[in-house]
Amino acid sequence: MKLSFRWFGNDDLVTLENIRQIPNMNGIVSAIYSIPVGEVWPVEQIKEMKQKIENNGLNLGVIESVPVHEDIKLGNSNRDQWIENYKQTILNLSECGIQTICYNFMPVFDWTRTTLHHLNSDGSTSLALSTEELKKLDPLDESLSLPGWDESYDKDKLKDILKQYSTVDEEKLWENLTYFLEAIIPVAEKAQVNMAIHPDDPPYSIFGLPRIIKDKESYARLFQLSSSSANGITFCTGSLGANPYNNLYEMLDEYLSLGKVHFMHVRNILLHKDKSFEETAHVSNYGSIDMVRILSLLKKHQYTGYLRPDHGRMIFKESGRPGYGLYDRALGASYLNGIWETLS
Ligand code: DNO
Repeated sequence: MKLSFRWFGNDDLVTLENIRQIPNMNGIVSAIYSIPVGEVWPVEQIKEMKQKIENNGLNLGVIESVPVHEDIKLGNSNRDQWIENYKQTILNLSECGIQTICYNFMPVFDWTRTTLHHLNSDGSTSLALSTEELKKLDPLDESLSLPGWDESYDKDKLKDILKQYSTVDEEKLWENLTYFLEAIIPVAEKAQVNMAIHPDDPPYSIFGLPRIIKDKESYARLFQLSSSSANGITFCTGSLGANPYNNLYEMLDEYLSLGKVHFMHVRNILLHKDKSFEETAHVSNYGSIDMVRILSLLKKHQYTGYLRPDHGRMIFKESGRPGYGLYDRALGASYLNGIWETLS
């Protein structure tokens, strides 16, 4: 297991200088945020980012994410051009030595919460999702802005895209994912790049949109699409853990034994009966996920890929990007280091 940390580039309040001081920190997980979704990532820009990271004693370990253009997810007639661009980006990343690309296939919205500032009893705040509140959320509400969402759409564009999705059900989305993977996996395989699809977060339909990477059945179907190891996954404990029917430990055990896990996102959530949840400190007894069991499985399968402590709470009066402050993720990293050392 190699420890890594997400960094949002030069605008991130969390600096590479800070990140490198976290014990055992090895890799940076990042992306080029200035490139519009769908455009090719130029080699020069990738090299520049990589160099900056290496100048700070770290490696560019994983790209998270190369976003998939909505036309591909919708199966629109112009998708081939976007797919060609995607292939070129894979090749360019490979040329720069990148071996893992995280991506997702969630329609329109990436990860979604109903509050970014849930107040915990110790005074810290965290991201949370209330299933009741979610029913009331209107993505077209002008005042609503959530951090996982692509803010480049204005509300009219969003309305239009949502309308286009009215004819895309789960089956259609699977067809579109199949088409995409049939095109890109052979390219990734040849370029020795592992594609690592991120599960849907939360792992069920929201706003009436289909979501398909969410449980055991989804993964069985995904792996059937291509047996290539380039067709792999990001195993995100927090996302998959938000469905009480997901047995994380059985799933992880199986996918590790299949060689499908290329990247790990590790965070804890406290899951309630109605599927609402709060994100908690990483430590097992704060939430519903047994971190020792998760890391034991990685140890058992001699997992050598990258793992990152995922979202943290806001603590020590830090302010910044919700879920992605420095302090709680650093505490999470230290905790995970401790478990790993004990298992060794
Ligand atoms: C949230 C992240 C996701 C993830 C994408 C991967 O914090 O885990 O936004 O980066 O879904 O494409």
